[in-house]
Order: sequence, then structure tokens, then C-alpha cells
Amino acid sequence: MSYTLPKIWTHPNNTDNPFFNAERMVAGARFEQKLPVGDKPLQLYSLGTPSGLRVHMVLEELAESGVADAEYDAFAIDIGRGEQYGSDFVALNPNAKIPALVDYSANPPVKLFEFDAILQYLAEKHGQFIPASPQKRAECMSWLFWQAGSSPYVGGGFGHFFAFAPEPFEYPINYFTLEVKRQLSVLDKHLADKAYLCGDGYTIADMATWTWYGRLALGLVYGSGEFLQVADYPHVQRWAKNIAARPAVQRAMNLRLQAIG
Ligand SMILES: N[C@@H](CCC(=O)N[C@@H](CS)C(=O)NCC(=O)O)C(=O)O
Repeated sequence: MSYTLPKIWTHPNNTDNPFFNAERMVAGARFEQKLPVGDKPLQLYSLGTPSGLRVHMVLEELAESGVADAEYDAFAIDIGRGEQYGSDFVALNPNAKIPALVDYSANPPVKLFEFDAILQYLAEKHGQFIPASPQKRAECMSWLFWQAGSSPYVGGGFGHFFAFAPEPFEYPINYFTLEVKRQLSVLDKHLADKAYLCGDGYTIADMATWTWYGRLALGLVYGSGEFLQVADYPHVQRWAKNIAARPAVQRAMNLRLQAIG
């Protein structure tokens, strides 16, 4: 495979590949859309991908803890059909990616996008799944943001070339596999002497990290468990299995979202 860098990049016009759809280069709404709004305080527009799942996890954990004003309606934004580009959804998230959340219990309602901002808001609002002391909270935020910076290498990098590119390309697969294995090793060393990533218990940092790295370790992502030799990370395995066994996590994974109609 050889490629000569042109002076100025032009779109390849590869219409067979949905990732190369030229419309993707331009932000903004593409069509008028009216999103449904249910009667619960929180309105979630999401999907069962790792990006959506972490928000479903925190909402189900809050429900499990009996927090009444964290009740939510969950609507599916079908990204395969381009529903993320509708006017109402783009008004919630100018980045046009799931998940987005609106908290109607606040006046005016709070609109949120970026999954980690949603986790942080819900945890802080309810004082749960986030350490109370500034010192422990700082440690928790370090791991939350470690995950925010690292996991795009898993989904957008490794995953793209392992599972979605039109054919296996050795250079990017080597590049991203090496990085993902390094990240799994970071987690494995960190978890060697502790049950959870930070603080004294299970936090939003674990939820966010689990949706990629925990599920990767359990072989639930791209069928890549053997390729990545995930059994080589025993502390990640233990942590991942403990979290997977939580009833709220099971409910989050089976969450049924309503179609937006
Ligand atoms: N940085 C975003 C990432 C969210 C994301 O990547 N969502 C994907 C689904 S997993 C999406 O909506 N993709 C639609 C698209 O790229 O058009 C966040 O934190 O919420």
C-alpha cells in the first residue's frame, strides 16, 4: 500500500464507504426534527453503544440507590439512519453524537452532551458515585479523564481498523493494538491492589472505563479478546467481572429505548 501525500487534501469520493460520506465533514442539522419528550425529569437520547451504555449505567445505579428525581425516559437515536443530524438533536448536541440528556427538573432545563460531562453532572447532583472529598474527587477525575483521552484509541482507532475498515491494514492495526495493549497494562497495574479505580468504592470513573476496557477484557467488543490476549490482564478481568455482575449494569445492558417515531 503506497500513498503520495498531496499538497492539499481532497475528499476521496468513496461513496461505498459510509465513513467517507462527504456530508460528515460539515457540522449542523440536516433536516427538521421534533424529538419526543416524556414526563420524567430526565430525558435521555441515546443508544446501547459504549458511549450510551455508561450513561444508562449511572442512571440505573441511581435508580438502584432509590434516587427519585433521577427517573428518566430513554429514546433511541438511530445513528445508522442519521437521526443524530435532526434539528432537535443537534440543538441539544452540536457535535451530533449520542448520548444527550436534558434535566427538566432544573429551571431552565439543563442540556448536556459528551458522556463524561453527563456522568459528572449526575454524580455531583446526587452526591453519588463520586468521592466527596476534593482530594479523592481529584483522583477520580484523573481516571475519568484518562479514560476520556484513551478510549478513542480503542473505538476510533483499533476498532475502526480491526472491525470496520474495508480490509485489514497492518500498519494501523499494529499501531493501535500496541496502544490498546499498553492502556490495558496501565489499568491492570493500577487495579493490582484495589477493587475500583479511585476513592473508596465504585465511581463514575469505573462506569466510563468499563464500557470500553471492561467489555474489551470480557471479549464483548469486536470479538477481539483472543487477538488482544485479554486474559493477560488478570486484575482488569476481576474488576470487569465484578462490575458486569451488578444488577444495575445488567439492566443498563438490556435497556430498551423508545424509537423517536
Ligand atoms: N465524545 C462523544 C462521543 C460520542 C460518540 O462517539 N457517539 C457515537 C456512537 S458510539 C455517535 O453518536 N456516532 C454517530 C456519528 O459519528 O455520526 C461523547 O463523549 O459523548
